Amino acid sequence: MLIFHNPVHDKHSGRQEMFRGKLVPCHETPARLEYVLDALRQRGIGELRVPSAPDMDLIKRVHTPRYVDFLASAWNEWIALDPANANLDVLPSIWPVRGFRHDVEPTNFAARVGLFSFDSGCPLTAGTWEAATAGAACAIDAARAVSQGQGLRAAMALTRPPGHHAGADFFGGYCFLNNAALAAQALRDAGAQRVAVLDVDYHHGNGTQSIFYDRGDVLTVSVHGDPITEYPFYLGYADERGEGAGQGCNLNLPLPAGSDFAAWTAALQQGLDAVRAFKADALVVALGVDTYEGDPISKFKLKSADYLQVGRMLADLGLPTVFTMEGGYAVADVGINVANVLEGFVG
Ligand code: OKP
Ligand code: ZN
Repeated sequence: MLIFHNPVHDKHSGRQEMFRGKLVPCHETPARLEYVLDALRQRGIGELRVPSAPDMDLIKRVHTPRYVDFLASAWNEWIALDPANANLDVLPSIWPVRGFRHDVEPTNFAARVGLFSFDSGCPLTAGTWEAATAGAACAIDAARAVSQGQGLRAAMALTRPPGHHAGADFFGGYCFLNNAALAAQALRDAGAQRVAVLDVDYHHGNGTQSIFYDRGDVLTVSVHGDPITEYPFYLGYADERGEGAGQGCNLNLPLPAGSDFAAWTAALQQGLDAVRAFKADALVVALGVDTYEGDPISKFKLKSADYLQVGRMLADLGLPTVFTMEGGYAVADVGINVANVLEGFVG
């Protein structure tokens, strides 16, 4: 297994996120990734690689050019407003909900931040663009590596910030560029006719779903906490099956908060059956380990040893596979849990 790890992930380091009327320390921290790297090195899992330069053309096909241009210039616009802003992160404060215009891009910076985002828990920092584009490059390189017909079974984009909440033209949920969607598109471009994205993060992969919702060539499946009570709340229900050419090509498997591994495994099995029925040529796994019993912001009950079985179940599909790193906030255990998935997969 090749592990493309983002060498500049720590340039993205948010100070605070909005929670219940207060600014609190960010859950999505650089240490998360360092624990995974340590665990992989210790156990000798995978070969580490650094990514090549990001393919901006591909990034601008999965995301809209105006959103990508916004991300690229946001930090400079922010400090141009006031040099003292360099000590603060950008957080959205206003959004165009129902009935507002989305076609017009205001010149006001705060207005553009709101146009391109959906929550106030996702600070944009000085190094967000550099870290997110290097992470996107990890995902694209991982996809191309498993597509080269050299029998490489799997590769991972070991990166942060995560990606699965980011849509074609918005950030949120700690995500800016959708690494799983970029990997899926790169697999398509490299010749896979049908690609499945299986999202096992605790939170619904709303960004990935929305990017592929009207496409029949990419199946999106997500097992997650029921959005009636769990973030991101406004998408991820079982009746969302895709539209147009994508009719039947989205599957949501929401589970109640508090679900244990037996219930979770039954849902995953349904997801795996859907991937088989779709006859996918390649697989992207959006790998969040915030399904862990010790996760501070999530409510499933998986134990560290369970992740070995998760890896085995994913490997049983027998497909070329790209893993992207998504959530997992029980920082010291994220490494063990990710390493267990990969060990179960290659084992
Ligand atoms: C990102 B990923 C918790 C509020 C929830 C957003 C959670 C984003 C999760 N106090 N904030 O899917 O792991
Ligand atoms: Zn999550």
